[in-house]
Amino acid sequence: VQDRIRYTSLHSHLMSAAQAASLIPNGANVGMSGFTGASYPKVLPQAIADYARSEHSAGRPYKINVWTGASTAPECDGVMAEAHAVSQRLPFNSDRIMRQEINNGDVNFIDMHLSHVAQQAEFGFLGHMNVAIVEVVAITEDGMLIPSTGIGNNQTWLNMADKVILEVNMGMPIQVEGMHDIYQNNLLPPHRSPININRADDRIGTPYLKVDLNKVVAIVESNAPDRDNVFSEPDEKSKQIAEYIVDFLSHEIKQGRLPKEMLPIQSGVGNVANAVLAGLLTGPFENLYGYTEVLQDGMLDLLRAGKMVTASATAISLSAKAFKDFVDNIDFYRERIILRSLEISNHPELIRRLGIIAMNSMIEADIYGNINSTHVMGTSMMNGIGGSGDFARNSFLNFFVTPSTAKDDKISCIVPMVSHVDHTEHDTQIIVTEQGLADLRGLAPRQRAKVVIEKCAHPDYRDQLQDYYDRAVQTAKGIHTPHILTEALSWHEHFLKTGSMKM
Ligand code: 0RQ
Repeated sequence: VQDRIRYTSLHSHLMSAAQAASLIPNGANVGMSGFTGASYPKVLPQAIADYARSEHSAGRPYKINVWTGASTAPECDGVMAEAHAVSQRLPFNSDRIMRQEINNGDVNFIDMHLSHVAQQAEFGFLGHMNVAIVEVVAITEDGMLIPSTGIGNNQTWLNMADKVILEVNMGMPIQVEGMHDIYQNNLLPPHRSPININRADDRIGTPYLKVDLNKVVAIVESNAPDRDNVFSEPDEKSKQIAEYIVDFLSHEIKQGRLPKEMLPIQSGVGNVANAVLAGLLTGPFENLYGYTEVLQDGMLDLLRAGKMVTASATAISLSAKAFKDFVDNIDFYRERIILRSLEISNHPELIRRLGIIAMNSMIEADIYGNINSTHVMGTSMMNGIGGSGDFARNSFLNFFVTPSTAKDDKISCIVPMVSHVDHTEHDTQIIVTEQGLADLRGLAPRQRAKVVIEKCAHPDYRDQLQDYYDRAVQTAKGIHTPHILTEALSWHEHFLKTGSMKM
């Protein structure tokens, strides 16, 4: 590990994960690296979990607040949640055990738009940051940090924290050096100026994270890969959704509403999102650009096939198989991938300027176009809003996609009223299920309901939705957005009581 710590006076800070964990006091606000299963600390979380257990068994309280870029992995969120070592968690989580702790009330989870996190932390809205724990690949002769497979909020955490713990991951290829673009526009309002990115592949920063070396209190060696982000082969429904989107984009180009060279693409997380990227692989578009937050297997495929010129993201979140390809061909990918800070990858100013085409999965949509991305049956947190809101509201075009039903057709993903709203009807443009595509642009609520029911609802639920809508039009006092308030959430209630939304 000494070879990777080229700033030699830091060698004296090398210690075990257990020693480093004991430097983190109960109640600390801890900023960690980690973004959608990439670049999270690999050994400190287990050491924190062990330390919490030993404190708990000695009758002492021990819990920390964990702020990251986005989701981590079982060996990070999972082990800390299992040890009841976390009091507050933000801004995104997809770990099963952490999700349980959030939903049973043990962990206070703050579900934030990802682009808001760094700036709200800097504004002081979230409190003081005591410790930052950041995975790096190496430390240069000048004391600069070579980032790992993701950036997220790392630069902000390094700037804000009183103490810094670095994990040097020997398992990550040193050749990622040069792939990153870290831009520090840390002026607070009213001193901000425009961010000078005019094309998806513009570079405006340096390849290194910076830290005040006096704050580094520990360096810990790790040697472990990122989470294996396994994807299932696209199923028929996902393929159908992808086909509708590709046809729609071609149609928009023909109509002259979308430039023929296309616009940069953002793609959300999950199997459906990955399937849509697979659809683009065989679609008619060439010379695509990615401007997204997470680079998944599907985007790597597009780069390798030469369909995509460059991809900008804040993290690469791959399956183990795709990661091997990434490492084997790292010189090829270094020229084509740009990893930026989360506040830049998801910046509203840039998303609007570049004219991003945003594609995100959802849990459910209602007949008027409100979208629930986060809450199962209105009360249980799934993962969080992530960057879907950053992109959807500021994009050129946005798609929200889902199979029309979930849980063996017992749940309709098109409902009279969503049980939680993440994206309002004002943001939503296009809803796609395997049944069809509803283009809601330029439509008023009653017009939207017609299109959503006709195009997106599963046949098992179409009549039930139409019946609700018809009675709402007949009985509501105002019919701008017709609803029967006592019935609007009855589908969810019916599912909770009977195990099905079918009345
Ligand atoms: O449950 O896991 O028990 O099988 O939800 O559903 O269809 O596999 O979809 O993997 O694409 O995830 C919205 C969660 C979709 C994700 C969400 C159940 C379903 C299944 C997963 P099982 P699918 P995906 C940028 C963008 C928010 C953040 C975001 C997400 C499980 O895409 O977290 O967009 N998005 N970020 O059975 C009850 C319904 C349901 C349902 C599906 N209506 N009711 N359960 N499920 N629909 C990236 C970042 O921000 C980092």
